[in-house]
Amino acid sequence: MAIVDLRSDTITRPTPAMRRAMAEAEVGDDVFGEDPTVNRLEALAAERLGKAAALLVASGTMANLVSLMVHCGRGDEVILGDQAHSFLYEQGGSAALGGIHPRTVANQSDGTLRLEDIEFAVRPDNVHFPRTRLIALENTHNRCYGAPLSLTYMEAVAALARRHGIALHVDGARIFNAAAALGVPAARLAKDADSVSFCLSKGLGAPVGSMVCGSREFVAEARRVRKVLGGGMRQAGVIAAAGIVALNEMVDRLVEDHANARRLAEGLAAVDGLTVDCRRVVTNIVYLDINRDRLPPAELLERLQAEGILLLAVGPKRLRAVTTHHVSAADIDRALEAFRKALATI
Ligand code: TLP
Repeated sequence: MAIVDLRSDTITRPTPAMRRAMAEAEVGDDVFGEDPTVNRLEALAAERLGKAAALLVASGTMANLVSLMVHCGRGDEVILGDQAHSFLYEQGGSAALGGIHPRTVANQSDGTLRLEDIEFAVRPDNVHFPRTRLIALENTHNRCYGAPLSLTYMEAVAALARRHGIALHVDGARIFNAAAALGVPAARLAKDADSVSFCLSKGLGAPVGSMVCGSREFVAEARRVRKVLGGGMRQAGVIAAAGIVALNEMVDRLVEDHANARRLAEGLAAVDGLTVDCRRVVTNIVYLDINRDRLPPAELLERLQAEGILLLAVGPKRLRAVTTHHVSAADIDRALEAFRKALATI
């Protein structure tokens, strides 16, 4: 039975074009700066994000950690959302390894932080306080229904950051999804940020890798931090080759994933026993709540799995589905059928 895997966009496997590029990649020692394929990927990523430079790192987690450690020293503070991936799901790495103090502000349902909440969280100069060095946003926002943060909002936060002399980092793991949903170039969304990270290995389909983008000085420092974290990768051109294909061939098709997510959300909203807020589904992430007490998520997941449909449980009554290039409109219809069947007998 063919599996429809909706657990995450991290499950994407490399395309045939990526595998060919990887097999044929010209490589060198990237710690010496001598891997031509990595150098090409870094130049391409910088150009796409409108930044002077970029750095290939192992993962989105490493991209955020490296960025936070460049912006903040030990004892400095970062303001970030209480639903941010880097706050919830990265082992508190910036505190554990960077000595960085997290100051959380409530994420609104659209993924934003209220400007007045950020303003209030910025520390005045006082011997009792850590120094606020950084605001970190997430675009699209994973936990907030994959919401894209608008250009106007990004500009407003950047202006606030500038006014206080603090930096702005964007966890743009899915920034190309945000750009596709908003109909603006990713570079425009990244323009006012001091650093932006994005993942090659999510919806863009590459097997490994994330990019950290920023000024030349920022990326030079990021390269040092990557090295001390053990992230200097030698002949990484084998990985970078797939990243180049991802940026050249997989960005424009993200709108298909969004259309499929929408199709799924609308179909699920009509299934008795489920609640889905369809209006919020504008990228590739769908959250659904089970409103049948006698059906625990684990059991629903099992029933779906028996039909070849995989989702992720992300709360006591909440599931997540993420669409990717492996999932077609027909697969969505199969998933919907499996949901109807699973819930019909409860
Ligand atoms: N998100 C993953 C994992 O948490 C399971 C997912 O399935 O959504 N920033 C954001 C916004 C992310 O969603 C993720 C991964 C990361 C950073 C970390 O990327 P990786 O997994 O490459 O370290």
